Amino acid sequence: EQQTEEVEVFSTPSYACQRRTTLDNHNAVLTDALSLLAENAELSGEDGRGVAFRRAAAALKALPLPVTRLTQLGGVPCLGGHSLRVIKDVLESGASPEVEALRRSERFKALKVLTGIFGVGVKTAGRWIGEGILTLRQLRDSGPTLNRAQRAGLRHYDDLNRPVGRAEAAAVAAVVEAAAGSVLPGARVTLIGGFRRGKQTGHDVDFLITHPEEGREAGLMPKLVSWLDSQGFLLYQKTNSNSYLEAAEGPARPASNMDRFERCFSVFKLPEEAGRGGAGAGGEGGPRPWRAVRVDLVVSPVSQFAFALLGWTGSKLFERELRRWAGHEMNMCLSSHALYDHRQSRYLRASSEEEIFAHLGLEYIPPSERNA
Ligand code: TTP
Ligand code: MN
Ligand code: MN
Repeated sequence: EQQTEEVEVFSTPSYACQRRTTLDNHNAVLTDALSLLAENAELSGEDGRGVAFRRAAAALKALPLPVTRLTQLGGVPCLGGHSLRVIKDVLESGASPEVEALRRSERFKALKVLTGIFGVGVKTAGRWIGEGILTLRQLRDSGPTLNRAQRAGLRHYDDLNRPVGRAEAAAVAAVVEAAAGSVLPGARVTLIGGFRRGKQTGHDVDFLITHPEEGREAGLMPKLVSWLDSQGFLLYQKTNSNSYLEAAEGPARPASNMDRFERCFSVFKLPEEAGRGGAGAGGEGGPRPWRAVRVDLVVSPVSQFAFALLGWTGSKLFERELRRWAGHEMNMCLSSHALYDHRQSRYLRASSEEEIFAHLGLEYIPPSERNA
């Protein structure tokens, strides 16, 4: 007689912004495999495939228990043939031959190392690999011309590839608050990105800065940057000015996916305080006096603050899914500046994230549950 074992059949909504995804991932082995395939697709310029694997991984991250059999996945969306094959291999033998081969491939390892340099994107890395440059040593020796960001990235490679901890993020926050308070009293600094979602480590620290009086924030970024520079906190910075004009552009011209706030990509020189020290500090003969940390700064007018907060808290897939939901299900256009309703031909105002979810007809998902 055949035993029928009780196995739960999972089911979950199809958009990541309809799901609560905490950092408590019960299917990390599966999602790591799918994320690696996503990463490889992105590093190979195949963004569509990348998104498909990201969506598959995100659907599994939202499940309440580990998956043990393929038959449990009947109600789980976003799983294409390729993802299912990988899941089947991992469930049956503990690993996917395709993923393991990828992990070992010279091209993938080289793409990881080279794009691990701040300022080096997929295209540049691909070109270098075509020229036979596969390692940092080869890059340093064969010396293709590097731009300012890449030179800073190479110089601080080890620091910038060492995860930033919460204590370090708090130390950066104290510096940014001092800077903002000094150049614009009353300015408000908010931690965004992964740390706002509750992550313990990040590849950078992200901040959103505003002022409760509309307009007072204009021109803040250059002042902030020059204060930070004069105090010796900057190893590198590149500032983009605000180019968003609601009236002039409107939803008919969504120019690009990139936001047009005042923003600054930077590398901070963060003093290492006694007793703090990040992971790995002290490994080579005691703590160093400072470490390099990637920091992103964004300035928004208070009227757009809720949209900026929602748009910069992430995760990246959660953001993408919110915009897809807005467009496909609500006939709206969501950006980090505004929400436009095509049916009513008007912008929908909001002063909190809760209001934006409500406009979108979605249940409110707090930052700690946006880890899709
Ligand atoms: P990241 O700092 O790249 O990602 P993260 O903070 O989620 O992860 P990590 O801990 O590794 O740093 O981006 C932060 C958020 O900002 C992310 O949700 C995407 C969003 N964002 C951009 O990065 N660029 C943009 O132009 C916009 C509009 C948003
Ligand atoms: Mn971040
Ligand atoms: Mn960032």
